[in-house]
Amino acid sequence: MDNVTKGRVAAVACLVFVFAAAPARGEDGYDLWLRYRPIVDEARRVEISAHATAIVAPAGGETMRVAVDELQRGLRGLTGHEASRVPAPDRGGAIVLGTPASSPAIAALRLEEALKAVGDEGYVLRSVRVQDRPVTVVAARHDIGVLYGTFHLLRLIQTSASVTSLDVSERPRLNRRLLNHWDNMDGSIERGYAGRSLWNWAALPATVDSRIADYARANASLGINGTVINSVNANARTLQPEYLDKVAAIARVLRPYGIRVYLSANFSAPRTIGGLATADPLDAAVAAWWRAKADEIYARIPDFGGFAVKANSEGQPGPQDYKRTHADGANMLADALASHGGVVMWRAFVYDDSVDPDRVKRAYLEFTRLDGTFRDNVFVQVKNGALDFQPREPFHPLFGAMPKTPLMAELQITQEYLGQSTHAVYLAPMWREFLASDTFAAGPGSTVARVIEGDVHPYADTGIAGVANTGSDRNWTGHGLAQANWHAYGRLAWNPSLSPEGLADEWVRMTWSNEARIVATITDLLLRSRETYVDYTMPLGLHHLIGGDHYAPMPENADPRRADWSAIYYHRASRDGVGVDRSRRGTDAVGQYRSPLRERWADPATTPDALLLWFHRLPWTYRMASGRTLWDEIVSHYTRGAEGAAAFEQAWQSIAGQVDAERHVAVAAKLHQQAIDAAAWRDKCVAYFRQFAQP
Ligand code: BDP
Repeated sequence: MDNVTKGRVAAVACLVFVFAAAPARGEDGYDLWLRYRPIVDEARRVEISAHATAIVAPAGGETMRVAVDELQRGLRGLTGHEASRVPAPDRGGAIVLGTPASSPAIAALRLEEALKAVGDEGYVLRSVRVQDRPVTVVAARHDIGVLYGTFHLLRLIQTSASVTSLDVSERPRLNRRLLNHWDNMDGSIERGYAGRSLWNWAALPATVDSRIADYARANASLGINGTVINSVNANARTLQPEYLDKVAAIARVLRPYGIRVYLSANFSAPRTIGGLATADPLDAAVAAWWRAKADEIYARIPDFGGFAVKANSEGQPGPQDYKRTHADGANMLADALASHGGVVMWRAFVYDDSVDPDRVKRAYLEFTRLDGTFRDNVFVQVKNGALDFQPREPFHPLFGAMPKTPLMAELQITQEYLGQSTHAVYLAPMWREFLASDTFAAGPGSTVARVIEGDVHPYADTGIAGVANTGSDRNWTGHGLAQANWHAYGRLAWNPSLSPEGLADEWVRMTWSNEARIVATITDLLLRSRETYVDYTMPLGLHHLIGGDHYAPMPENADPRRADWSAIYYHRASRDGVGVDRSRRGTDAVGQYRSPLRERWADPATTPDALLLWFHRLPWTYRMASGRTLWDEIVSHYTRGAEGAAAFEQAWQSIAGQVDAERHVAVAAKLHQQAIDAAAWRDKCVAYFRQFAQP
């Protein structure tokens, strides 16, 4: 046998091995959307193999190395074929990776203009012919763009898209695309439902769990480029040298994947760990302490991203403890980080009832008056809705109301108020609804997406944060379908205009199967799930009908600690009616939105049903657009929602045996519980409201 034949025989043997082994291999969800299982359609498998006989890439640094590794791993899994690192002697196609600076082959293609347009993290994918061979080019200005482009190419292969005549240019619309981990130092996760923290503080820095590299791969595949690794309810000890060494060890593993580490900072740290008598931001010793702390961090982590800060919120310390403003606090930290290129993400999640009796109005009142007083390297980080990650809220009125302060949107991927890791709720439709909301800040079309992209008001920096749903569970997210939320968040962070339908389709193909019936069944379930959840929990603008666990229905909850942690504060049901009057006659929360929203939402007749009881208090006999009374409409939503959840279970059963059993059974068990819980929500809420509606 000559060498070429030997190679072919080896390749065939390898193929046989891969395909024989595939069905037997159990799947537990660990591989996420990077499963790289063999392409089922043989013609396509052969075609992809022919296009990828070789990977040509410069030696490069660590990022280039992980790009090549990923491509090899992906192609090996998908085609059963090992791409060589040098162009093969036959006429097979090659994938060429690189930057004009690192790769003469890329430089020769004269892609300067295209690369300039995609920026520092973007990339281009091109199909060209070189010496009569098909060549797929993954080019970027920097290696990180090459890595992102590599994942894009793999995604096309994984989702059955054509890769033969590529002409793709991609650049991220937001600069900082972050996860926020609410991980505590004892390994627990605040509002985490998928096991323990991924960071093993006891073993670090000597041992870094190999899982961290897989976490980085998954994030990089989406374009996520930063991670705040500790809870916003921050323990100051994270800033001690011993812990900074551990943080640096994590940062080292994430760095090749373009992911920078950030920390949540406790505002009292100068007192609690620094030995100072005060944490007053205008005290010179305090400012010096933070400057020294920043120097200490950057000595270990040169690309450290900066601090997230929850101040004067839910008992956390902050500048107001010293009669200073949020801007005083944020600016002092920003000054400490500025020379190193770090940023402060100052959260707007504040609700002080001395500011306004209506909780949803307070952040706007506290922050709009500070617009223009923050340093350039300060973001104000704002939750999507005015209250707190409810299943449906109107967008936060701060979006569009801070022209001089870059606003970072904060989404919650972990399903604190959306069924935790028991209910399947695909969040992309909710996020798109938020991102596509028109703020009218600079006339019609001033969507939230354009606000955070700095397109409505010119922001010096842009970003988005998502509270992570990951944990130590083998499948990362507890619920197998909740992986879709991590995926959708990351993809929307890259491009807030992507459609939930497209993202669901892509995720299902990569994670479950390309088979049409399976794709249709799972995407349909995902795309219905958020509205179904709203229907059986909090329809028509109702919100916060929960108690302490934030999971089970508890409309009767009257929290003895604070009224605005109660359910009754938010629905105010009585024999007269239900809902909160936030019109001009009521709390005037509508006044924080611009025209025409403030007029539209001030009148029940022009308020969309979905937000009706958010903005209005109405009698049970109120006549809805449907012709039904409000009471009948409420009952019909609860009924429809519970039926919808039951239908998910049936839909899932219809694909039994067509996807791997282990993952199918695990999701089936969750959907079964969801159907039971949805019926419980319906029964509890309908019975509760009935005592007022039909006494
Ligand atoms: C609430 C959570 C709480 C968080 C808080 C926050 O229940 O655990 O600390 O948000 O965002 O929804 O700070």
